[in-house]
Amino acid sequence: MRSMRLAALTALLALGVTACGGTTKSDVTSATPQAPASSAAAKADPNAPLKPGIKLAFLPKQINNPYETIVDKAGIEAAQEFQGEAKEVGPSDASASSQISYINTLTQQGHDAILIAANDANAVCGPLQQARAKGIKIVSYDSDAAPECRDIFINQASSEEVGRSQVQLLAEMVGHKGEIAILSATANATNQNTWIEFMKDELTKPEYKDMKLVKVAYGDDDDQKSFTETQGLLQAYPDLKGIISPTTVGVSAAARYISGSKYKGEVVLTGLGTPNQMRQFVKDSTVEKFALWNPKDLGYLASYAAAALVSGQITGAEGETFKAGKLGERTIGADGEIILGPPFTFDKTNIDEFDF
Ligand code: RAM
Repeated sequence: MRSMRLAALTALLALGVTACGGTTKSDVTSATPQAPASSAAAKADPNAPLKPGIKLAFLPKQINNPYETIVDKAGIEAAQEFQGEAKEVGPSDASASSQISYINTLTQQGHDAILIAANDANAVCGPLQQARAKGIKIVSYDSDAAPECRDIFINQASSEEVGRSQVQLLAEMVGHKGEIAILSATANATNQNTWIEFMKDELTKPEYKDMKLVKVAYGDDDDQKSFTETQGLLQAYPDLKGIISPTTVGVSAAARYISGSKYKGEVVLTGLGTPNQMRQFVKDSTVEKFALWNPKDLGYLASYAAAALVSGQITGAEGETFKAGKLGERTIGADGEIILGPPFTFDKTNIDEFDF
């Protein structure tokens, strides 16, 4: 038991190690003008001290999503370590239009940095550019904004690794055979869409020739809608063998539906979930395996990265480094992306070692 705990903790600690080769959604374009304050013009001073009293605002996809709450709470706590002030504001639905009014208000309030999990890479771009024009640093985390509208992106894991590994996990459990579906978040979510592109690409490999993706459904990161969409998928595709839901809201709602239905034990479900939301469904054998990273570390890293930007330690250029508190030194990769670490797989043997 002790060695199991140790193995699980060591693996999760490894989530703190910088991975390389990540992918950001760089093919998104924006009709809005470039911010005049170009980060390339400024020069990074890695030895600059973190400024005291930095004001940060976290703007998640939505506030009533347990995952986003964990991330932001950890980011807010991290700010206390460097004598900063941080808060979380945001909409109750995961829509870009709702986020825009929050960006505008935060800009007027004069924060040093806005940290955003974008509900749409491009729709939030104009307001973010206006914030940057006033000298506010923009850090996207979890779900990227178009690269020209933010300074850096804190990605929880390499997008390519997340997408491919989700397919690998499901394929192993369905024996590389049968119809599968994806239950996503919102149709415009940058992170889910990037992962899905890699899932589709993974599925083109010869080892998946007997697997067929029949549908991508959208639960909008709304618990009830995700529940209903799961029911719809299972009714519409009676031969469905597996579902991937790469969203904590989607996978827990899908698990709840399947656990109380005739599909339990017949249809394999996996995805990205929090151990606390998934525990009962792993214990009752609705779900064998699912993945995630440490959401607390994501918020912590985002907070330190924002402070490093505001303090001039980094400008967002590739190769710059900064110290992210207890997570150690981090390096900015291509397209201003900083990757937290690899995803981690949870199952019956390790889920009780985690409490988030
Ligand atoms: C949901 C959100 C979030 C995603 C996680 C895995 O909470 O869609 O953006 O990163 O799932």
